Amino acid sequence: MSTSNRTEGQSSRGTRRFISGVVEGFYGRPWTMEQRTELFQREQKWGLNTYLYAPKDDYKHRTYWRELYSAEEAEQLIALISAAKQHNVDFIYAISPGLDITFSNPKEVSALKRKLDQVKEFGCSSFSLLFDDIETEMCAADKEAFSSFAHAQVAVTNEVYLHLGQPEAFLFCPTDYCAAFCSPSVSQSSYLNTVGEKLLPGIDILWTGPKVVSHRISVESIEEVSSVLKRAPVIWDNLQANDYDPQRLFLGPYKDRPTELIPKLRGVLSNPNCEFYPNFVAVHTLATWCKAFTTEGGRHVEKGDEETDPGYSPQKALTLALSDWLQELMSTDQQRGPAGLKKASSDQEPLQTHEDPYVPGPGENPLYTAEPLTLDDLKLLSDLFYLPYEYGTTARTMLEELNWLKKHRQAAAAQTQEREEWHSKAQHFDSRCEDVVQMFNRLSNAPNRSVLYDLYPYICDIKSGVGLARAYVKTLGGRGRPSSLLMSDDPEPWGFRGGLSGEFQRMLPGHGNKDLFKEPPMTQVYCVRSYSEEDKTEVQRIFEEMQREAEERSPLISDRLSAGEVPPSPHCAFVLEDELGICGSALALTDAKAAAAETQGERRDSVLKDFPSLVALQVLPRVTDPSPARRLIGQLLSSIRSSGSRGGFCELRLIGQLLSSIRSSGSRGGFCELRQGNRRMLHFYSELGSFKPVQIDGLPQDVIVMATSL
Ligand code: GDL
Repeated sequence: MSTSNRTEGQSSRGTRRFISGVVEGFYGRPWTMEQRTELFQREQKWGLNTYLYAPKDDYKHRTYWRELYSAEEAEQLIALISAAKQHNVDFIYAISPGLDITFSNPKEVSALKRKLDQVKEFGCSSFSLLFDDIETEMCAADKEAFSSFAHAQVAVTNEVYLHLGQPEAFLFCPTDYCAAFCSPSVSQSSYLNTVGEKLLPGIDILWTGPKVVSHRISVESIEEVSSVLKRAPVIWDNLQANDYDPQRLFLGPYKDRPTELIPKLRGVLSNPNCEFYPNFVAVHTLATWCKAFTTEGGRHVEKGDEETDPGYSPQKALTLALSDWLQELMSTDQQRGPAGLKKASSDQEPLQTHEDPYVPGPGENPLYTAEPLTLDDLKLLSDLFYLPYEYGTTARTMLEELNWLKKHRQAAAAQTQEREEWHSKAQHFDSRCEDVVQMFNRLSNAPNRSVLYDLYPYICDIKSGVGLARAYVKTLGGRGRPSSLLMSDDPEPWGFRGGLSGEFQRMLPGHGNKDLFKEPPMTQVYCVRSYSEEDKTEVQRIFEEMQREAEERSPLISDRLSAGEVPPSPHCAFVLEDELGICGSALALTDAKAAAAETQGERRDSVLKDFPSLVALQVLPRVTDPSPARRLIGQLLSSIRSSGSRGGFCELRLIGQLLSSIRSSGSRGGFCELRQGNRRMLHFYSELGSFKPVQIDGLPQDVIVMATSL
């Protein structure tokens, strides 16, 4: 029997068919009735059998769950339920009363029954009660009536289920709907154990896997939760949901769920992207995944990827989906003509938009012809917008290339073979960027405007992002104006992307995908503590050790601090310790004028006016991890700040990490003095790119001052 026959009511495991399809369960603008109807057609075509109606921001699904539908709404729902039936799709109506229901109040339970009775009258026979994303603290009345939140939910759910006549499909979404929410663990969660024991056996339970958005779902994890729930769960899969991040869209294949799971599950429903049309890939590939098990309980081995999953290859499933999607994108939809004036049309009546096409005369402009979209364009698009925990191959390669080009930027100007390698890689990166631009051009001319409009914000965003990266690489390679897009004092808004949320994110630690370009793990434990008089000798010793490294030496102001000749300002001194003892120090003078005058006369006066505080940082070379030094300087700068100083300057001996810390201290600008022989620091500053040498009269020949505005 084929899988599509299975949707008629039979399953590979007896009479109950495997639930497969889509849950419209995301936050934000719900899909339209037309889109849902289109979804039913697709589900039928691809062998999926269920649609769970659960749009979070539909008023009467959640916030105003008690309110009955108006006559007009009823008409629409009736049509929708009937369309689902026509396409052999089980329409499950879900309601989310958890925001404010009082479980112990019979009137509340009656309101719930009344609402579901109304939907039943519309022709719906499958239902669902959802208790996800709600407060777990019960109100006083419920606390008195029920021994736990689970007991309250189960009592109401069982009652409603019985009231509706024990529907064939009835789903319950627990509040702890993934392992990450279970305390202390899935097997020991009293909430889940109560649900498993008390919920009537005909009710199925939704589960999102180990996390809300689960990277992988293992067979073991499902066995564990099934034994607690006393039934196989229905997966509510958020893999391709994008309602939590407006810059992301997921066009990668359904993935990282072994097909061995199929016989262990009651079903899978994908809660995909908010944008309806781009879900072509998510739903198509889910359908391919579901077909991996034949009705005989065996696998379609020939379809799979032997190495990873004998039943299913995400890559092949993706290619299948993209090939079909290409057809759809290349077919004209209804959204031609002036925006908003959607022409009425039907499948039988194709739109005639070019009845009398303009033919340019001699010497006139030829007509603009758009290049047709290709399968490779769609593959690239999917690679750029792949999955929440994974970029597609091309996207990954581009990131790796950019990372390499940035890391080896020295090579761009070197007179060696490395220069050639750098420029050839830069060229390669540039052509990949060009591919993105061309894909954008072809896609934005695709005849199917509905699909395009859903994709548009994302492809526009990636085109700009790629444009910035491209300009940056050109700058690194000595071509292109350095400040045009990236370093300008007054950039266009597309030069700083992501809005306020982006700003916040960039200020937090762990920004970005941590799996990429991982630094070697830090194995050493460091401690930053306040400096005391007893540390003086040890700090001096470090200073002497570091001095030995430098060959020729002109006096730096900070030497006097580090050497212990000038005591640091109160509360402005810290030491760094590892298991061998003190391995670094950060000392400051909140007002460095006197020390500067004694050391170097007046020549740094202009600097001192803007940056009165001096920071002296030393860290022994055995500390290879930059983060302890960053912490050290961070702490020091905050102490200086609380001392009321306006800014500081530093003469760096070893640590480049200082720069970001100074920037975060709110200082307006920074400069450093370097000895010419200090190759390490010179390299560091050239790497940074933003520091430029500053001319100061009377500087000793071996001292270089570099400065940057912050
Ligand atoms: C959730 C919500 C869902 C939302 C998803 C992704 C469930 C059961 N509930 O937690 O509505 O779309 O995350 O943001 O998944």
